[in-house]
Amino acid sequence: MADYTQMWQDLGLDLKSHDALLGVLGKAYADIFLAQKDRPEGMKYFDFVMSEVHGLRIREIVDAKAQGRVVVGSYCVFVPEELVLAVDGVAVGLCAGAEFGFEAAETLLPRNTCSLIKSMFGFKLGRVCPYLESCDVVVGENTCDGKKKAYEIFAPLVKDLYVMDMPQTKSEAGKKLLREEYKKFIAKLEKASGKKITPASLKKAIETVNLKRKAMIRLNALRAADPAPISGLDSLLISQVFFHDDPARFTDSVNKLCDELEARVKGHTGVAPKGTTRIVISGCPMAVPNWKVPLLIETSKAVIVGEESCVGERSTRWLTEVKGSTVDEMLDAIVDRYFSIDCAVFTPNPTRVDHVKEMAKKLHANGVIHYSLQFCQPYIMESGPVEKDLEKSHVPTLRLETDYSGEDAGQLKTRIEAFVERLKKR
Ligand code: BJ8
Repeated sequence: MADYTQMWQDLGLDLKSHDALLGVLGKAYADIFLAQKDRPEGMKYFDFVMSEVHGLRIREIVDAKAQGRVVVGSYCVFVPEELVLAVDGVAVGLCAGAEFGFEAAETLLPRNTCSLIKSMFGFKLGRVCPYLESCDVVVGENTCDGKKKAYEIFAPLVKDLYVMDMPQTKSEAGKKLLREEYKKFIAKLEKASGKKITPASLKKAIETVNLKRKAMIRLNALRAADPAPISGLDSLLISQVFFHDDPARFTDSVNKLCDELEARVKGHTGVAPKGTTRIVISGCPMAVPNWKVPLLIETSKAVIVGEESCVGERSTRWLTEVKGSTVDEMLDAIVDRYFSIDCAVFTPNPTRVDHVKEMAKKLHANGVIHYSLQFCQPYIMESGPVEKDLEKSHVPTLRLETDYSGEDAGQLKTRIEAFVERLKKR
C-alpha cells in the first residue's frame, strides 16, 4: 500500500490507533481469507480492495469530494443508494464489525448495547474510520430502539447527522411514512449536494444499483451448486465490499467472478468436496471485519451457501422496477422496493422466515444457523419463532447469540460442530 499518512492526518484520524487497527485487520485477513484453499482467481480483485480499504478507495472518495460530490454515509439498507447517486453523491456503508473502542463507547452507552452500535461509537470516538471521517452527511434511521436512541447521543459527535423516521409495520400507513421520509431525504440530499434530482439522473441511478444487485443475485444463485464454487467467507466479503466500492467497478468484478464460477460449476469443481454439509446463515448483519461465525462454520467441515442478512440477500434480492417518467413516479418504485425489506424491526414480519425457507430449499442447505448479536432484541425475539417454523418445515436450525469478542469462540465451535454432526446423520 502506498503512503497515505497525509490523507489520514487531513481526515483527522488518530494515526497510532489507526495503524494498530490496520495491523490487526491485515493479519486477520491473511489468516482467514488468504489461507483458504482453491479460491477463485476472481477473488484477487477483492483481496486488492481489502488491502487498499483505507487507502485507494478513501483517496477516490476524497478526490470525489474535491470535485464537489457529496459523501453520504449510512448504517442501514433502508437508506436508498439510488437517491444518493441521483445527486451524483458517493454512498458509503458505515456499519463496523470490530470490537474497537468499546471502553470509550461504554462511557456513552449502556454496557448491554449490541456490538454493532458499540462499534459505531468506538470507531468514531477512536477516530479510526476514514469512511466516517470523509462523510459530509451521516444518515441515521429509526429502526431498532438501540439505534434510535444511540443516534441522539451520536448527533453531537458527527458533522451532520440526518435522522430518518422508519415505519414499524407493513401497513399502508407505514408505506406512506416511508415515502414521506424519502421525500424529505431527497430535499436533504439536494441541499447538501447543491444538485437537483432529475428524472434522468434518478433513472440512471436506479439502473446502476439494479445492475449491482443483479450481479449479486447471479453470484448467490451459483452457490446452489454442489460442490459449492465459492466459500461462504469469500461471498460474505463480497457482500461487505458491496457497501463501499465504486458501484460500476464492483458490478463488473462480481460478474467476472461469476463467469469463472459458472465454469467451475460446469467442471464440478469447488471449494469443498461434493456432499459437504451446507448451511444458510440468517439473522443480524455481519459488517466488515466480523468474520467470526462464518470462520467457525467453515472450519467445522461445513460450507455456507447463503446469507439471509442485510449483508447478504436481504439487501440484494429485490430490484427497483424501472418505471415512470417523473421523479415522483420513480420514487413510488423505490418505496415499493425498500418496503419489501423484511428486517426484524417490523411487526409482524412473516415474510422473513418464508425467505429463509426458500433460500434453504433453493440452495440445497442441510440446515440454518440463526445468528443474533447479544442485546439485539428484534433478531433475538424473532429467532424463537423462526426456529420453530423452520424445524416444523424439516429445516434443522441452530440458534447462536454472540458478540464481537473472541471469548466465546471455543464454545460456539463446539455447538457448531455438534450441529454439523447432527446434519450429517440425517
Ligand atoms: S434493515 S437489520 S441494517 S436495522 S444488531 S443495531 S437491529 S440491536 S442492524 Fe439493521 Fe437496517 Fe434492519 Fe438491516 Fe439494532 Fe440489532 Fe444492533 Fe442491528
